Amino acid sequence: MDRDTMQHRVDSALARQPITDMHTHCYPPGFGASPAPGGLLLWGIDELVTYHYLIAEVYRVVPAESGGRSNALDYETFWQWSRAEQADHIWKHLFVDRTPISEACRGVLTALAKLGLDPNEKSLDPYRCWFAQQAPSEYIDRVMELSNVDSITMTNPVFDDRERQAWLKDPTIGDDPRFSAVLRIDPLLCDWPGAARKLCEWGYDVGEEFTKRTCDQVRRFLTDWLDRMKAIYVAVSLPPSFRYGESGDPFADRFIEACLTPVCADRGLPFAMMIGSRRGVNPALGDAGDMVGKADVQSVVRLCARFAKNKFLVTMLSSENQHELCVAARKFGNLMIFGCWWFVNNPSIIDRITRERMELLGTSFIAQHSDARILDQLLYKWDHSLKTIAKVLTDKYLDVAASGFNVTDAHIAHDVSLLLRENFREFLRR
Ligand code: HDL
Ligand code: ZN
Repeated sequence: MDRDTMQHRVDSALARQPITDMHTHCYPPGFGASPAPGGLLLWGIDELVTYHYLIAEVYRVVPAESGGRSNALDYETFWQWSRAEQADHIWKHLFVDRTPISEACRGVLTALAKLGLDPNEKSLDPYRCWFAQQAPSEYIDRVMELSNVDSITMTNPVFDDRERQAWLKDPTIGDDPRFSAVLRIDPLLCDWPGAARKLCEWGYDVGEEFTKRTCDQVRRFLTDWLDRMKAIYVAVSLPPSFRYGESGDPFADRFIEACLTPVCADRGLPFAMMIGSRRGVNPALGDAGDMVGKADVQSVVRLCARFAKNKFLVTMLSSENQHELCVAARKFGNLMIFGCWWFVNNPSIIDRITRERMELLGTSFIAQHSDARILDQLLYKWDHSLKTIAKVLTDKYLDVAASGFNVTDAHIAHDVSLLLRENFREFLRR
């Protein structure tokens, strides 16, 4: 079998395979849509171009500090600008004055092209005119159709006031069949004292110490919100310093042992840990100010070993953690590793990660999630990832075929369904 033929067979199977996107920051229109103030559904050209990845990148070209340089732009001025002014600044410096060659820049071009727009415009105004004619809900359908995503999994940070108030105001707000909710609980694991104070304000009788009363009340908080959101898993983002079971944060360990794992096990819900984000290394950049750090895979191993009845979804941010995480997944059936997250969501790294996962785990992992913050990003994050995943699959099938094994189209179709949809859905049901 020559490579081109195998690549064509793989491309065809991928093109036919509906994708369940198991981690995004997208929302249905009921949460309010940009540019409406406070709208949680972000979409359209100005949101696309002011994605925090691009804010970080434009500050490499037009730095904040002057130091005698004429083209500096202080952070305060940038953040006082409107979304459109910020977007014009980014478009000029990253897309007009320079080649939009980074993954985040190229993504905007791919999204525009998939919508049938010319990605060569020097001004954003023609795109603004086009987007002004779109309606959010119909646009969601169109983006899902173009990206072949059949289900969008949200991230619902219950400690975010806008998020929490939206659910309390309208418990049906998440009832859009295109979306599933996820209870995101970072403060409970990363700032227990602060989270405990918030829970008290919200009517849960909790103290800093994990007494029986506190444990019962924290479990009530979790079940209240799991029910309200109809959440399909619980998620947290953890810093590189996260440790479980050895010189870790005693609050976090107790919360995991006394509250989180019992509730998730009772309900058969996975607990998703996204590990390695060092938040706010440059606070002036806002969401763009976070950094990566090498984290501790042995903490994941201890959790999977100790809580055998729990299911763990894990992705790690550091490229250095990927191989050890793969080996950990070989040891625990209750560990499902997923996606190439954030700073490893780049073709060169997706290629390496997917290859070592396939070589160590076969097809028993979730190949990717988009992590889309702006709805339109589904168009490029999946397009770019699938092109890389296709190359890896093609090579692996050629390796298998070289042994004399007959790789059929049915094999390929089944494999891509596992990698892009069924492994996640089956893990939820397991
Ligand atoms: O914590 C997370 O879920 C991360 O994905 C952050 O939202 C991060 O800012 C991001 O958008 N990465 O792509
Ligand atoms: Zn995310």
